[in-house]
Amino acid sequence: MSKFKELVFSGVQPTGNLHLGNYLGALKRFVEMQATHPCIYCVVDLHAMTTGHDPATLKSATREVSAAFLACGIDPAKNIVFNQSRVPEHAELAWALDCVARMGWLNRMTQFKEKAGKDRENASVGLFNYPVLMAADILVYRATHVPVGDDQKQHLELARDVAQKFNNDFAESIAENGHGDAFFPLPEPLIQGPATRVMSLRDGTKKMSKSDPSEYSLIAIMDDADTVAQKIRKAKTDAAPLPSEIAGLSNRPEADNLVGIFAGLNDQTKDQVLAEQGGAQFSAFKSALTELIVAKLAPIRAEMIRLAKAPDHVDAVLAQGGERAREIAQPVWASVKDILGLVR
Ligand code: AQP
Repeated sequence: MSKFKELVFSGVQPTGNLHLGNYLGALKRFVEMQATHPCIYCVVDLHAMTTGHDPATLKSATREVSAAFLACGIDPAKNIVFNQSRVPEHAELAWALDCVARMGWLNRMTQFKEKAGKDRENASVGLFNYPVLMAADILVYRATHVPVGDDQKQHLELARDVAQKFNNDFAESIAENGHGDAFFPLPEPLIQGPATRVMSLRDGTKKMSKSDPSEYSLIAIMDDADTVAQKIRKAKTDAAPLPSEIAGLSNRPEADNLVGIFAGLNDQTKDQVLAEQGGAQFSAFKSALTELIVAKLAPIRAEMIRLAKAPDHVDAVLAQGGERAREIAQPVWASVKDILGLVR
């Protein structure tokens, strides 16, 4: 058994419209994890600065994503909800971990390659370094479990590599400072369920993404019923009816995606969905899917609209969460300083 107490940590960037992928891959899972684990959920505002940002938009998006956490059902009394920049130990530990992580590891990160595009020389150092800050976000709480969507798998592997290298490089000092044979746990990614990678509604081979220029590619959490209906009606499909078994979804990425979304929202497996809906034409399935999306998102949207009118309440939650997060992060960072030989 691990000596580390089980603790969940995850974050979401305050960069614009949250979408169904963020909901199914992250937020819904965050809510579920509360039943079994202590959880820390963070609006990672420092990460949102890596691709250039407008200060006023960052401020409002931070409140909006925080409101989404609450509206989805994260309980800030039971768990910790805060924004990253309130806890300076994230950035401090990131520097220490920068000195542990290797350039070669970061050079392999596919998300950097995708986001930097062809003009890599002009990308910010922060964008390149993003995965080390993410490792620090997790390790500053010595968190053991991280619910994320499939796109974050490689970053989680890097966080594990950084933790392992720190434990190896400073093994003697870790033991001398009374931490036994390892200071950091190797955090486990929790990438589970039928919708760990929700795809674009326009192209089933591309991830649903906030930065997609086509508004018809995604369902935003804030979309109203008419918009959802219109987007699902226009969603790309093929001509065949739904299969009755999962094997029938192979080479049909758009059909697979819509079935995954249905399953994720309805707490079913794809097999269960197909057992019930197999043989249906897409027109009928799309109507059922629209109804389900609207039923699940409408209460979240209503609560987000209510919270948008109560920014003081959201700020108070973040302030209180930040204090509680610091109570955990400060002693971890102090121990890291001792291990590294930084005089304090
Ligand atoms: N399409 C997706 N399917 C499942 N999970 C997803 N996540 C993101 N997209 C999908 C998960 O949502 C959490 C928060 O993500 P984020 O906003 O911090 O960053 P991101 O992954 O960069 O989100 P986007 O929409 O893809 O933004 P852009 O367009 O800026 O790249 C994470 O757990 C993520 O896995």
